[in-house]
Amino acid sequence: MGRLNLCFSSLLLLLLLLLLCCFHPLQAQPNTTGYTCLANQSVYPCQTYAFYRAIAPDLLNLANISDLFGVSRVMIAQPSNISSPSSPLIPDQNLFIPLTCSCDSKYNDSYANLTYTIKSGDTFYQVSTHQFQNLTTYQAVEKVNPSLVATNLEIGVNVVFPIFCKCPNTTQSQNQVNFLISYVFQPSDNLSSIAAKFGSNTESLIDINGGNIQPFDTVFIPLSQLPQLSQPSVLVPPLSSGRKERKGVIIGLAIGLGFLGFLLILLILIGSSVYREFLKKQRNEIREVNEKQFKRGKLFKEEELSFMADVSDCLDKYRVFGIQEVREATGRFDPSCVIQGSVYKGCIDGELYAIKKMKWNACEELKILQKVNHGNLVKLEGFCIDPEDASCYLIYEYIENGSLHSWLHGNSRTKRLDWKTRLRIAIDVANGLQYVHEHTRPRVVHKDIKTSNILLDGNMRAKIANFGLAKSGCNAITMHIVGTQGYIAPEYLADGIVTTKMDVFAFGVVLLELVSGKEAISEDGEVLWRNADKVFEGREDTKLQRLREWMDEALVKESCSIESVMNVMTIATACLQKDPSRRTTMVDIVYMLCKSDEMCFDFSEDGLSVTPPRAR
Ligand SMILES: *[C@@H]1O[C@H](CO)[C@@H](O)[C@H](O)[C@H]1NC(C)=O
Ligand SMILES: *[C@@H]1O[C@H](CO)[C@@H](O)[C@H](O)[C@H]1NC(C)=O
Ligand SMILES: *[C@@H]1O[C@H](CO)[C@@H](O)[C@H](O)[C@H]1NC(C)=O
Ligand SMILES: *[C@@H]1O[C@H](CO)[C@@H](O)[C@H](O)[C@H]1NC(C)=O
Ligand SMILES: *[C@@H]1O[C@H](CO)[C@@H](O)[C@H](O)[C@H]1NC(C)=O
Ligand SMILES: *[C@@H]1O[C@H](CO)[C@@H](O)[C@H](O)[C@H]1NC(C)=O
Ligand SMILES: *[C@@H]1O[C@H](CO)[C@@H](O)[C@H](O)[C@H]1NC(C)=O
Ligand SMILES: *[C@@H]1O[C@H](CO)[C@@H](O)[C@H](O)[C@H]1NC(C)=O
Ligand SMILES: CC(=O)N[C@H]1CO[C@H](CO)[C@@H](O)[C@@H]1O
Repeated sequence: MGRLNLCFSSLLLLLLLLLLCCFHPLQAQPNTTGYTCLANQSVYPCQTYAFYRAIAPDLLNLANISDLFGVSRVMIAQPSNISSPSSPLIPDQNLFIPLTCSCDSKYNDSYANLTYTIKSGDTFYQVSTHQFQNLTTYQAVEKVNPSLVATNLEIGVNVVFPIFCKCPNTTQSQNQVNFLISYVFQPSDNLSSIAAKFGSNTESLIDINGGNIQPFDTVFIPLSQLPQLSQPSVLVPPLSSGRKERKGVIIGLAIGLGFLGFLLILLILIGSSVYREFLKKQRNEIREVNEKQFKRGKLFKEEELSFMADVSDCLDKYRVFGIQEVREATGRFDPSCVIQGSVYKGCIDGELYAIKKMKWNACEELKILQKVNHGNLVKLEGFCIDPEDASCYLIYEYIENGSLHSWLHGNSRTKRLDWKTRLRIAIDVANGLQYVHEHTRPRVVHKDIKTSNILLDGNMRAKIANFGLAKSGCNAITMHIVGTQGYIAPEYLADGIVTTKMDVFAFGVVLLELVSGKEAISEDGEVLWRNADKVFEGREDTKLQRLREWMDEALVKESCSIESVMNVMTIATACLQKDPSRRTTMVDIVYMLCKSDEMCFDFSEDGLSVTPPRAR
């Protein structure tokens, strides 16, 4: 009986196997549910590419394909050697699609996480074999979406499609393999034809993929750089007439190359090493490049993906500087040209600029600066890319009188700021901040308001600089506390809550510095805002006396209106409320400060003092 049973079940199993083989002879491969990332997970995630062919009828333009893969059109056009992202594609046109490859720790599978919204008529099989062209399999889709029933998909439900990918392991990286391109093996392919097509070799393909490759399996092609795809020629659309002519080194370039270069600069900002490598190749044709090793790519952040879309329209308004211009302007970044930290002073075409060196983290600042435009914010004039050094430079208007910090606390105390100037600086900063808080959508929080980020121009009008830490979007919570000691609001320090109220708090500290002439945090680590309370504690009738003792000696000597100073102290106290909900807003601060300006001076003497700053 038992033997019969066993025999029967063996037969059944055999039948089942046969059935499976006949139904999906090509899917019965061992790797259908994914590729393992067990060996060394520390190389994940990485930036890689999938090779894709445009297909009729629905995937014959970059817009549809970029929607499918959740990237921008330029991010596909660039690595695919397509000069115009808006031009239509031809069937079977070859594309490289950027992917972020991660290791799913639940299944130890490596894939790029793509979300697809089910439309009418879609099945896992249909979407994996048609839209995603067998870069994944329905078995893998079922595996990573355990909560969904394949036979009962509702329209509009989001499904994760795991696009097969791999990151080079440490040995491969050492051997200059920077990408393992995901490629779907076609019936007409053989390993040597693939190796020839991508400039790889058959041995390394076999090493990575094994010898037994079936049609529509994903194979991984080891490459040190992306090959340039040859594309059918298309007409490049005319450049927008508003674009400024570039000077210097760039001037000699043909317009076509210039346009390509412009796209390249966009892409380079993303910080992907491919683009870096690609640009390097392009630049090779123009000028000599020293062969430096470039570092492996970093993960695309979601923010940076959307950055592409946001910024590509607006970058026209910035001037693109050549690295040679910037080098000459700063005496090859001579220490004598340093203004502060990594900010250099440089003269280009007779104009002075402040040039800030950044490692590929300029995106957020650029994204914010292109949204803001106000006379009390330092203006961004342009930017520059240095592909050899993996850096990027933001180039700002030069503000001649330096930072408020150096005026208040600098060594050369020859020139003192009088009360009137200090008050006007406070109003300028308040106006700039009010603009940033009220007129940007989503709201921008500067996050690092301090006297060294407030610059003074030739007329001693103040401008807010350094949006390097700024954050758009309100009520965000961050784990990573940034900012400057002595200015950080208590709720941000405690819970990482980012709101405009943290700028209000820091502004309160700036007001205290303007009144007292003391630093936000003293050399002994004494925090100024804690010590300001002593002015208000104690008897009411001696309050002005206590203020006189606390405030900057220079102001006492100047014998300016003590009421005006007391008024500013009161505003500062309103800014420094520990509970952010009780803290005042920049709108009210601007109003209150203007009132104290009136208290100090009359209009006839100085009409400017209550005029709002020029908006550009
Ligand atoms: C994994 O990779 C890291 C560096 O990427 C290396 O330090 C480590 O030794 C590797 N581990 C194994 C088991 O190969
Ligand atoms: C693809 O783009 C065309 C327009 O070119 C549009 O009509 C069509 O609906 C798109 N298809 C998909 C699947 O988005
Ligand atoms: C893919 O995304 C889903 C949901 O967003 C998440 O649960 C899963 O861990 C992600 N997988 C990887 C490998 O990032
Ligand atoms: C994944 O790998 C970890 C160790 O790296 C192991 O503990 C775990 O059991 C593996 N999970 C699966 C599903 O194989
Ligand atoms: C994907 O593979 C299936 C067979 O598994 C094949 O019929 C189909 O044509 C392939 N799709 C593409 C776009 O190559
Ligand atoms: C591979 O394919 C090419 C044409 O695509 C052919 O010329 C070559 O002989 C093939 N090589 C092998 C080993 O089959
Ligand atoms: C990296 O991958 C190659 C090819 O699959 C393999 O031969 C090698 O042992 C791997 N190295 C490490 C450190 O895992
Ligand atoms: C890249 O595209 C340009 C035209 O857009 C073409 O002239 C060039 O030949 C292409 N590169 C390769 C390697 O085909
Ligand atoms: C590329 C890849 O992961 N290939 C694997 C497919 O499955 C076989 C057998 O499990 C492995 O040996 C291959 O490495």
